[in-house]
Amino acid sequence: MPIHPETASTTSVSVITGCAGFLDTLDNALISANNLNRRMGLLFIDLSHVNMLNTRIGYRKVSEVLDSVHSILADIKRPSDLLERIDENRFALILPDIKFPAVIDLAVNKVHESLDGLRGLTGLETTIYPKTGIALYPEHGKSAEELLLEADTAAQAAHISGSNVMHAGSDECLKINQSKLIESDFESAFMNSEFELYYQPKVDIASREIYGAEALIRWKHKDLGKVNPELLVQVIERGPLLQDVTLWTLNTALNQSSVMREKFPGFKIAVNLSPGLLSSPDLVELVLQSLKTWEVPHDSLILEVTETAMIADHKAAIENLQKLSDAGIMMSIDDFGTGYSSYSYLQQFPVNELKIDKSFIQSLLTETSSEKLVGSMIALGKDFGLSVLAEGIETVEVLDRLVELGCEYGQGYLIAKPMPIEDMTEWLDKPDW
Ligand code: G
Ligand code: MN
Repeated sequence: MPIHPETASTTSVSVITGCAGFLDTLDNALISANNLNRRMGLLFIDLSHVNMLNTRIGYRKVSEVLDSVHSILADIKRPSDLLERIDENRFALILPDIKFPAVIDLAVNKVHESLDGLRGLTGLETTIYPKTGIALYPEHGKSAEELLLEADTAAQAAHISGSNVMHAGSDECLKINQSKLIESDFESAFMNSEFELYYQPKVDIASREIYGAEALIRWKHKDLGKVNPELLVQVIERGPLLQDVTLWTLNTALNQSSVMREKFPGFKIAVNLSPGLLSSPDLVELVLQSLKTWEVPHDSLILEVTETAMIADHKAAIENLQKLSDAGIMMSIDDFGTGYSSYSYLQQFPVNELKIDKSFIQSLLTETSSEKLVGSMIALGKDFGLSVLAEGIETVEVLDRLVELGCEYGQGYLIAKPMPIEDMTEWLDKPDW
C-alpha cells in the first residue's frame, strides 16, 4: 500500500477546524463505496495561499474570490460528486465512483480550468489555481480520517513543491513529506545525540599514501532509517542550529582525529564549513578554541568551503578566512567547478586545496569536455600552488586517467566509502584499495 504510516501519523498537517461534519459525510461515502465495491476519490482543494492577496486586493475581494470558487466548483461537479466547504479557503470534492485513476486527473483539470474565470474578478494577470491534493480509497486510506490526512498532506506537498496538483503516495509527495518529518525531528535528534560522524579517506593517488579524511555528518532517523546526507545538510543549513551543529562536528572530528593522527603523522582532518557561518563574528575564536581543547596542531585541520560560499564575497567572510589561514589552518575549496566561472576568489581568499567536483570526475571518461575541464582545473590549481584533489572516484580507469592528468589527490567510493570511526580506524591499519 503506498501510504506511508510514519509520515501519515507524524507529519504536521494544516489546522482544519469544524471538519467533523465533513468527516461524517466522508465516512458515509466510504461505507457506500465499500458496500458497492467501488473506488473513491478525494480532492482536497486548498486556497489558503489566496490570503496572501489580502494586502493587494483587500479582504473583501479575497472573500468574494473564495465564495466564487465555491459556486464555480458547485457548478462543474457531476451530480453524484459531493462538494463540501471544509473551511473558509478549503474545499473537498468527493468522487464516489472512480472506474480508473485517470478519471480523477480529468476532474482536477476541470476544476483548475474552471477557475480561469477568476482572473476577471481579481484583476490580476494570473489565475488563482488551488493546490489540490488527491487521495484514493482504498489505496491511501480506509477511514475518513486517514484519507483526509493523505489528501491534505498531498496538498501541502504541492505548496512546497510549487506545483498545483499532488497525488498522495507519489514519489514526490513521499519525498517532500519525508523532508518535513526530518525537519521537525531534527532539533530533538541533535539534542539526543542521534547524529554521527562518518569519515571518508583522502589519499595521494600516485604514491597511494594516506593524506587525511573528511568528516561527514550522518543521521539514522528512528523511523525513516538513514537520512539522505544531502537532504540533511540542507535541513541543517536552513535551520537555527547551523552554528551548534558545525561546532559539534568540529569538536567531534578533532577529538576523534587523535587516533588517526597517531597512525599517520601529518594526517589532515577535514571539516565542512557552511556558507552561512563564514561571516560569523565568532567563527575564528570558536575554531581556535576547539583546536586548543583537543590539542590538534593547526595545520592538521582543513576547512572545506564551497565555491559558492566564496563568491558571496562578504568582507567579513574574507577577513575570517584570512585570520584562520594566518593561524595556520588549511583552507579548501569544495565542489570546485560548479559555482561561478570567475576565479577572482583564488586571489581574494587564502586557499591551500582545490577539490574538483565529483560531477566532472564521474563523466571524465565519457565526456571529452569533462576531461578538458578537469585538465584545466588541475593546471589552474597547480599554477596557484594548491593541492588538487578529485572527488567521487569510482573506478580504476578514472583513477588511472587522473594520475596521467597529473592530479595529486583523490577521494571516492573506489578508495573507500564514508564510514564510522571504528571502521575508519580499522581501514587505516589495512587500507585495501
Ligand atoms: O562534494 P561534497 O564534499 O559535499 O560531497 C560529499 C558527499 O559525496 C558525501 O555525502 C559522500 O557520501 C558522497 N561521495 C563521496 N564519494 C563518492 C563517490 O565516489 N561517488 C558518489 N556518487 N558520491 C560520493
Ligand atoms: Mn566536502
